[in-house]
Amino acid sequence: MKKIALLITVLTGATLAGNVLAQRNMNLAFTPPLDSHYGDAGRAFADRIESLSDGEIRISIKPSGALGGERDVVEGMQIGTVELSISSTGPIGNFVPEVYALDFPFLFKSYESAHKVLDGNIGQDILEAFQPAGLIGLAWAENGFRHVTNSVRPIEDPEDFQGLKLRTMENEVHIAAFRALGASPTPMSWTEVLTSLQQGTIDGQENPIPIITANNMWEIQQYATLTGHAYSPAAVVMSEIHWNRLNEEEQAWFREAARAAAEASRQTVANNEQAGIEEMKANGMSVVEEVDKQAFEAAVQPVYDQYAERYAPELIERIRAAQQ
Ligand code: EAX
Repeated sequence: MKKIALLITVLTGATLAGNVLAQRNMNLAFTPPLDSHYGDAGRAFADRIESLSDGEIRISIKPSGALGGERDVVEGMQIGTVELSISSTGPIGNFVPEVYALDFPFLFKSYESAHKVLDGNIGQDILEAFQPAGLIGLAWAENGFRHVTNSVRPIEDPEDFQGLKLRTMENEVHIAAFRALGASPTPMSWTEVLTSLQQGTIDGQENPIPIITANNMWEIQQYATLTGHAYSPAAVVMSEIHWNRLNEEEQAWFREAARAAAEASRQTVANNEQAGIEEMKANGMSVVEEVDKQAFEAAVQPVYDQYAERYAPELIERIRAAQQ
């Protein structure tokens, strides 16, 4: 009897050890808080992977810049210290030039047309362009249309940007666009923005509504203007080093989970954006909801003249044609 009990104990122990040894943990990093559209995307990704792998692969979500700013995380994925990220395209253009095409101001006309472009051949072609940088572009999640906040004055016309110290993403197209508007653009990682606003080293920033509300920005920004000056995708990205350690079936799981993440982020933006604007007003922000977008578009035209030629001009033309 004792021999059977011992055998069961040994076999159970071996099985458990085997399961523990077989379990793999991967980090998924992003800069917004967990309670955000990125957090909803991250949870959707983690749930899908854990379900498809029967718990053998676990995703550890690292929100709020826990593993660094978006540029740091991209560099971490290139060397394999970070496995996965949901990242705005902001800094990615520095590693994957084709991505800059997505960040041009006033290029996308609506959420619907942005989804049509990103989920079609153009978006898939750009995801494939990640690989030479040691990155695997898995899917296009969503950050949203970007708007401006500041602590100095209401912005109603392009002239109101004059002299404003405005934080931009580390993206030379955005830097050029806000310089053309007369602002003084200050590129920096998102992880430095809230402190910089509190210290007054910058006057304002620009981000989608869900980022503004997820960070309670009414506490440090009095004015908001719904410029909608750029559509900001969020890429679901994996380190190629870790991708290559997956078998084909697992790689299909990661692509499926990335699509689930993308859908979750788009759903959260669609559900929360209007309520987010009301929340901003309820918390005392002065919100300019209607602006003369043509005036702003005309003011940033030099960016197209200066940068479109440099960054895959055919991509910008394809994006425009696909929205006709
Ligand atoms: O990806 O840096 C930014 O403004 C991004 O929109 C933010 O980190 C979410």
